[in-house]
Amino acid sequence: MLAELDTMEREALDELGAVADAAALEAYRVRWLGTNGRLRGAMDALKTVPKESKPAVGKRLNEVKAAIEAAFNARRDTAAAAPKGPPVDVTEPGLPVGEGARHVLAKTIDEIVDVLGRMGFAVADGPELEDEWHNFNALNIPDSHPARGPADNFFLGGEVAGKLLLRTQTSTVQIRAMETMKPPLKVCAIGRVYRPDAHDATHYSMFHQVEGLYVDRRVSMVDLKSTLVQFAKAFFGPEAEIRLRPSFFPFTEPSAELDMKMRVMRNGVPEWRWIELGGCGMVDPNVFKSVGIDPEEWTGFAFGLGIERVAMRKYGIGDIRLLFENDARFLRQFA
Ligand code: FA5
Repeated sequence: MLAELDTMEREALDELGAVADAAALEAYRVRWLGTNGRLRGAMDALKTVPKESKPAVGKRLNEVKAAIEAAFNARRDTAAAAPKGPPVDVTEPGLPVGEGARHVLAKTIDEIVDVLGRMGFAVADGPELEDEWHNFNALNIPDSHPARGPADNFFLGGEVAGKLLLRTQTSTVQIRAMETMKPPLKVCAIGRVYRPDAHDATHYSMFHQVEGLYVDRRVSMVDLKSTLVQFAKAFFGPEAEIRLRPSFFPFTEPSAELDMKMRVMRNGVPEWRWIELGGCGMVDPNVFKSVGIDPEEWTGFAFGLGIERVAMRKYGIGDIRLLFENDARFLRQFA
């Protein structure tokens, strides 16, 4: 009987070592430790052992029982501590996570602010929801001007809100800057503007402008042009060329349209073309009067460029709508 107990112990421990999952462990418990299990059977068999052998066999049986129970409990505790769910291979290489990057428009804005900052322009700011004073009247755009109609502006609905609109140009910030700062001043403003324009390759109903304003004594058209030349060369590279074409804006006199000569790809062939980027001119004396600056003493220039157009030119983007679709495949090219 003692030899049988040794065999039984070895068998039980070997079998436990081969248990693979929770179901097998439970089957093992029933088979060895259950009420009709092998240990129970061995205890019943103790009754048939001759009286003189009983103490030794009984002692050995208790040892075997304790060993099997201890091994089973240890195995069960390990299983309980093991993570649930499918097995995880911690050595497997991870999946690559796509890195984020600045949007090409945000990047262009950073670059513009950087260049203008180096040229001495401080950054000014104003609200996107504006009143008519800042968007029109102070900019010498009278009540009767056709550009003030509902077809050209996003006015807020309702009687009370009727006189508020989403600004159509960052020139509003010229007024806000001159209302709060005394000349001389040299500021730029970057921001969103809104117009009910139909979307096409070069127009969007929300876009960004960069505004520049310099007010000092004896500022001239020469200062304006040399500032724009300097900006163009710093931003686009030394070969960039600009030209000013006579134009009209109510808030500048004289006024000009700013064109830039750029290398554009046409059917895969590079060619040089003049592209319109924005407007500019000398601050109109009426604008100075509306903000309480004496036009006899002070002069100034201002310019306003469409940032999407600037970005499209710099990065060779053929359609403004691509900038707002958030297609990662497009945006990744500029990361
Ligand atoms: C203005 O908005 C004037 N405030 C610019 C200015 C500032 C003149 C200071 C004088 C002094 P304009 O409406 O032309 O001007 O717009 C300026 C630029 O914004 C355009 O040249 C173009 O680059 C861009 N732009 C105009 N409309 C759109 C549009 N719907 N989508 C994208 N860009 C546009």
